[in-house]
Amino acid sequence: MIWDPYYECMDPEQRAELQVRRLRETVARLNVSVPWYRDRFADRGIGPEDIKSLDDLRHLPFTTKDDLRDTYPFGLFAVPPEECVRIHASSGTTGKPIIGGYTREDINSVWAETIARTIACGGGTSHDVLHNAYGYGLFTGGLGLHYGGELMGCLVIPASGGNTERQLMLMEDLGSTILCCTPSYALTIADTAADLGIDPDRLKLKSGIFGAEVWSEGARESIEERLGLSAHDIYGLTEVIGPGVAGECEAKAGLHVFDDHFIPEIIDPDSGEPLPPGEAGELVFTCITKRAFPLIRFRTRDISRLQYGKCECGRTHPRMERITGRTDDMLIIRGVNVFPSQIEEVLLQIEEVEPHYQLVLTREGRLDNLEVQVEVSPAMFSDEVRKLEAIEEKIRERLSSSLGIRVGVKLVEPKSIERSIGKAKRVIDMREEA
Ligand code: DLL
Repeated sequence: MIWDPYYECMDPEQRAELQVRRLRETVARLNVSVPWYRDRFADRGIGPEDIKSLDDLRHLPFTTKDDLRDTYPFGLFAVPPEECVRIHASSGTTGKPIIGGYTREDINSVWAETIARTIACGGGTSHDVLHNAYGYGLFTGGLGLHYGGELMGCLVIPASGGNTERQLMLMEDLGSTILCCTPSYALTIADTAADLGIDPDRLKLKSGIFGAEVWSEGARESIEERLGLSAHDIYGLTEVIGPGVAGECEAKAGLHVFDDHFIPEIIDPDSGEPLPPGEAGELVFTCITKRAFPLIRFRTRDISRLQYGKCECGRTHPRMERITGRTDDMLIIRGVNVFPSQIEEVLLQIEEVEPHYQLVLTREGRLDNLEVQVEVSPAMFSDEVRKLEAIEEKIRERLSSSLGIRVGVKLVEPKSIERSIGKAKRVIDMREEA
């Protein structure tokens, strides 16, 4: 089902006209209501009247995470905080969180709508029982999926994260058909189900809407097989709205970016120049329908590619490739760039290990070292040391041919790596302490 065929299957030229009109209105509004943007537009000598086509987007200034920190908490709000009905926040790695504000209209007409589109992309209808195990609270996952699910008419189970055994009981008893959570928590749920002897057939799950962290095709296959569902990727971020920026349909040929609300661009992260379709670079979004907190050219630091053209599902939105990493999660090990997602891709193809791993960074003198710790499967664990060493060597070799450098590999006991209930923490950086 397509939730809103008018906008989702619109002729791209017609959509471009709509985008230009909405962009111009947003720039006009920010010019009046947000001094920070007014100053930056003035510096560049650009005003709403200069926005004549989508190409003019490139003349607008970027907004960065640092800009949000500098204007914390309400400096980039386009309405007074009392006109907002909700706040969400993302924790950020250091210091103050990033705050996003929503008017009632933002929640009902933009956010719930785009989430309903995403759930429909994942095969959802009003007949579904939607088990929502994204965290409720300041994190956008829980309440974001919740409002979209209700708008669609699903029976929403606001489970939030944690207490996995109870979640499984609820899913079984209530006949949940859609599971929403992070992919790493989906794996935790699959493990717990296996421990409790709950076969996927006892659950009625047909699809999963998984996002909020990087995951690989291998993780998708593993979750699909172990939970007996079709896994769909969902992407979004607090600064833009939360989840609901893009979602993957049955074709699984990229995530449809709902660009009648959020215009995507791919730029070269070093020069800031826009890149042609199909090239990999940093994703940038401009919000053109939000009232409270519409950011212009927000630099996400997420790496992807955009592809234009109609999808076999009939939607005409551009599609973004699954996120392969962030410009700031790239590790540089002895001069070689390594993304955690490349390591996950390799590990998930090795039968003898489980999809639970951690990357430990240490420093010796001036050299950074990376050790990949991965859980050996319970069946292998009792095996002789020689066999375990052979598995370690196999992983080392596969990683070396994929990454171009040799990294340390250590097999660890089953269940020794902490299970995630939200976003998994994959990288343990011990370099400061060394
Ligand atoms: O993670 C919003 C969300 C909730 C998305 C539920 C999907 C599902 P933040 O906490 O602000 O918001 O984190 C945003 O998470 O910039 C990406 O780096 C990463 N991320 C989000 N979705 C994906 C995904 C939510 N599907 C940051 N694949 C983003 C890879 C993702 N990374």
